[in-house]
Amino acid sequence: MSMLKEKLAEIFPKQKAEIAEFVKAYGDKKVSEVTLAQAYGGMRGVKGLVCDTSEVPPDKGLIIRGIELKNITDKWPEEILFLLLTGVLPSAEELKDLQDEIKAAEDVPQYVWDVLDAMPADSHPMAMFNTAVLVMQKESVFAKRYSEGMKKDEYWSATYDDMIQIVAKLPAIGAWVYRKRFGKGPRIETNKNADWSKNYVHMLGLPDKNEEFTKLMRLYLNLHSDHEGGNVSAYAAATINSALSDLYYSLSGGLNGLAGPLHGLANQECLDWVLQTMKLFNGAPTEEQLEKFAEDTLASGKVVPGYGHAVLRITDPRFDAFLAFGKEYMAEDPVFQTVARVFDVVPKVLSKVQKIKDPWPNVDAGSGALLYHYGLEEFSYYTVLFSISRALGVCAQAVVSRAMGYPITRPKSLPISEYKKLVGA
Ligand code: HAX
Repeated sequence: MSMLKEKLAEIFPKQKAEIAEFVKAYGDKKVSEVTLAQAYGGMRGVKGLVCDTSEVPPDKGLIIRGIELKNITDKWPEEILFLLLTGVLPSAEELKDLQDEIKAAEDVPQYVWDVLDAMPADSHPMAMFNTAVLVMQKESVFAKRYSEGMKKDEYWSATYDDMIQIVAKLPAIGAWVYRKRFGKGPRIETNKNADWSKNYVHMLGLPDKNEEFTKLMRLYLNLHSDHEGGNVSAYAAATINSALSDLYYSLSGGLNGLAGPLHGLANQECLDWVLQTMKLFNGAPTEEQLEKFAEDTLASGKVVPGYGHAVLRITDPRFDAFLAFGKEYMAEDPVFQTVARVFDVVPKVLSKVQKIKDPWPNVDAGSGALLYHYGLEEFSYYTVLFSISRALGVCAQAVVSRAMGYPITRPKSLPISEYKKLVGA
């Protein structure tokens, strides 16, 4: 058994007992109330989900297991996965053990390549990526063991096994989606000596001078890993997993939600928006030009991508981390400079629109410019990158949920006639 799995086998029973005691003692206490506006407003602010891997206070942004993101931006994604699951960062030995475990599972079955090859050439990269995850469902340890009558307290262990298999294969799948979809040449075999992020960059086949792109990838795969339980991808995946659909089904389903323009797809739209301004104004636009462009976007009924958030009310610390990376490695790049200038202008423009609750940049506002700088210019691919990272959070949440024995998700819906009765309308 790997060191991480051993650690979890020790931690989980204690946590489960703590929850049982907690709910027994306080189970009838009220934690939230729901107004009619919230019921019709995407349940914004309604407390009713449980997620221990991370939380997102509106005034702080992402906190992973009690540690604010700004204090762990230098950690590698494998370390973040360990933290999400256990609540502590791994020792050097534990990290190596997890990396070895992932490495041993990275070979992708041939039929995945065959399925991807059979898809229409103009498929969206996210459709390709999610199809590849789903088609591997027949490998699920959870599904197999469930059909053999696995005991409930072993669910997490089988989910963990699926997690390792999936996480290990995502860089190779993602890299091939990129190379195939954008005609970049043949598939590049895995580098058996490279860590998860470095291997991904290797298989993408883009230049990596001084390993700068690898550094960016480690940051990128860290920053997008988890964002509590209520965002569309996490919530969708957890709902699917709560039916004891295995991780292949639930991750693929969650990532289909990430493919929406109001969620993960926003990152492809952000860079597009920035490049549009540069095309229109023949280079990096001035603040005045950007202000006008943002106002025109709003007037045309569109959103300014990369700005606003359902929960946050500050500049997303993930955006701060990308901005800091850009300042260090590409301060003179005109696309990056435009992103930085948009940050100076757009919050002022959005603040004037009363209905917009958060005028600040979210994670998607800056990442595209950094990828573009290193030659990853096909922005319809960007959500695949996001997906590879978000898989860490989705998988960790599923392992924890199965360990805690959470039941099938089933909130109550009502038709308008019933809500009218409830509010006395
Ligand atoms: N530009 C223009 N209008 C915006 C806006 C923006 N950036 N952000 C919010 N609004 C509008 C909303 O569309 C909404 O208008 P309607 O009432 O006419 O529908 C109104 O302001 C109130 O919205 P809100 O309460 O402030 O925000 P929501 O919780 O409803 O939505 C969104 C949050 C992220 C979906 C929203 O801010 C948005 O569409 N932003 C642009 C797209 C984007 O960047 N998405 C990525 C978010 C981060 C993420 O999940 N990444 O994966």
